[in-house]
Amino acid sequence: MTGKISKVTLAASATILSATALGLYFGRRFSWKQASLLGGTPPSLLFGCYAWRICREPTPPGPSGPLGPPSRSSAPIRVPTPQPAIDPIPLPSTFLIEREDGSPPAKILILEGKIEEQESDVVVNAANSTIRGGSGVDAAIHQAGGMKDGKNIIDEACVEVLKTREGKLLADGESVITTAGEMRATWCVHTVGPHGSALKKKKKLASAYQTSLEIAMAQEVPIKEEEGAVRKVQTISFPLVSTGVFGFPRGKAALIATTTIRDFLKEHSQLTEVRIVIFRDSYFNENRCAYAAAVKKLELTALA
Ligand code: AR6
Repeated sequence: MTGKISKVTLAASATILSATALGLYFGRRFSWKQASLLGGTPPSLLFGCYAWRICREPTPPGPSGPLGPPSRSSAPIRVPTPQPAIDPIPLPSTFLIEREDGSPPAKILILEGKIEEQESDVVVNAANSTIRGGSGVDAAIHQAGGMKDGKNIIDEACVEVLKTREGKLLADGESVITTAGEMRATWCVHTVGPHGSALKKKKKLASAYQTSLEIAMAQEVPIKEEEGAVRKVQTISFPLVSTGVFGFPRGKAALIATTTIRDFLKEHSQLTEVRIVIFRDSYFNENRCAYAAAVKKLELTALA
């Protein structure tokens, strides 16, 4: 009797095990609902499909995670982006950049915020070649620039710039400057970063930062305390150009941005502070890690 029971138990266990193994295998292809519709599917097959899904699907992200909500559909499962092995940069972080001419050091300030709210002399817009607006930073800047006589102030200024260029669109890496309208800044640089990340594109991204800094430096801003007096531009804020709609890899973009800004500040004592503004969106932590890696690679030391 006992022998009979153990044979039955053994056979049942073997069936359950093999059905579960099949479930794990077919779980790649079927949702458990689909599996349940397959006629005569044993519960262990359902269990196998379900177990496969639970093990393979990414954990639901927190508010700033890069992936959308988990799916129980039969769509291909997205593998989560590997987390960089570096802690996110604390925000704000300030780095001093020594000058080649021995004048007082400049600051690179990496902070959380919105580009359109920065109180620097110049803010930079991540624009496209038409400079006639778009989404992301471009939309935020056009909106914050305000309206005059029913027209968008920044857009009108961009139209004027295009007229002076006889309508010629901007090339990747090129920058132009307009008023900042009602923003706290006085000037707004519109720069066009590249799409993608090939070697040529890296140079274009560096050029977007370089030409923004050059064009900004040539401008003057009013001195608040002295009526009618002006001084040269000293401070400028950047978003993470090309890392949104244009899809440039953020790790590479952060290193290019920080290197270009650092090298420029070493040589140009007119500029006292450059801000890198990290926006709190779904890539917030990834961007912070990208900048942590960049400042580490460049051996910049944060002020305590
Ligand atoms: N302040 C600071 N950073 C921001 C803000 C903000 N208000 N909003 C978004 N970001 P994107 P791109 C970050 O797409 O990749 C437009 O349609 C965002 O998290 O604005 O250079 C233009 O018209 C991302 O990391 O610029 C062009 O067609 C970064 O800003 C195209 O997008 C850049 O994202 C330019 O694409």
